Amino acid sequence: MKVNNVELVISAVKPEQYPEGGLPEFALAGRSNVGKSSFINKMIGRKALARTSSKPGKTQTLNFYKIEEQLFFVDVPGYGYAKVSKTEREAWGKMIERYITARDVLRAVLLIVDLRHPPTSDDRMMYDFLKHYNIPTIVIATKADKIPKGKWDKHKKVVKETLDMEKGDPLIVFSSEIGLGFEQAWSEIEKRM
Ligand SMILES: Nc1nc2c(ncn2[C@@H]2O[C@H](COP(=O)(O)OP(=O)(O)OP(=O)(O)O)[C@@H](O)[C@H]2O)c(=O)[nH]1
Ligand SMILES: [Mg+2]
Repeated sequence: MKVNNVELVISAVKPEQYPEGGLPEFALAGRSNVGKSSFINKMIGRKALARTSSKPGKTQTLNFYKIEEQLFFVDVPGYGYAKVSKTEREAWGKMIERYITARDVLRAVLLIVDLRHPPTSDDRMMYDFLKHYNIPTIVIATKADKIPKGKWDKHKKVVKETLDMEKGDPLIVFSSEIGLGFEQAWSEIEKRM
């Protein structure tokens, strides 16, 4: 998809604030600092529309980006950041669970993991949670620019096996830095719109 028109419609914390209109939604999930907001920026061809940071915990709300009046990307706060209080973690859990389990226009979750390392126990928990609720999941293994190309297949296999991925769920090697995997990711999204 060629993207010219993007708008941050709302930063929501509860269902009453989610946008109306019935457009299909694709939500980002993944560890804090893994590259969710950078993924959105790469996909829409903007350097800094979704705010990114080298410090974890940048995204704190559900941010609904409307793309070409056709779909939404929903940027979601990351998990697994140690310096978060129990109260904050519980609030996060409730917000995510409410969105993922009850949002009928949610077409797929893009689970972003780091290609360099095996998925963490939090990543596994998130994947299992999505499968439990039958949410189609596209796994994006990002930061591929940080390891040599010759190692991508081996690392891909580790991601697939560690998450124990279901057959129908695609796994895409990605890099926001060099734009790798961009077309494949759009194709998987467009298939599910
Ligand atoms: N080399 C490289 N760096 C990346 C890539 N994607 C993201 N980064 C860097 O990783 C850091 C975190 O990126 P964000 O996109 O803010 O991560 P996030 O998952 O949105 O983080 P939270 O909002 O805190 O959950 C930034 O310093 C990015 O520049 C990538 O593909 N390659
Ligand atoms: Mg972010």
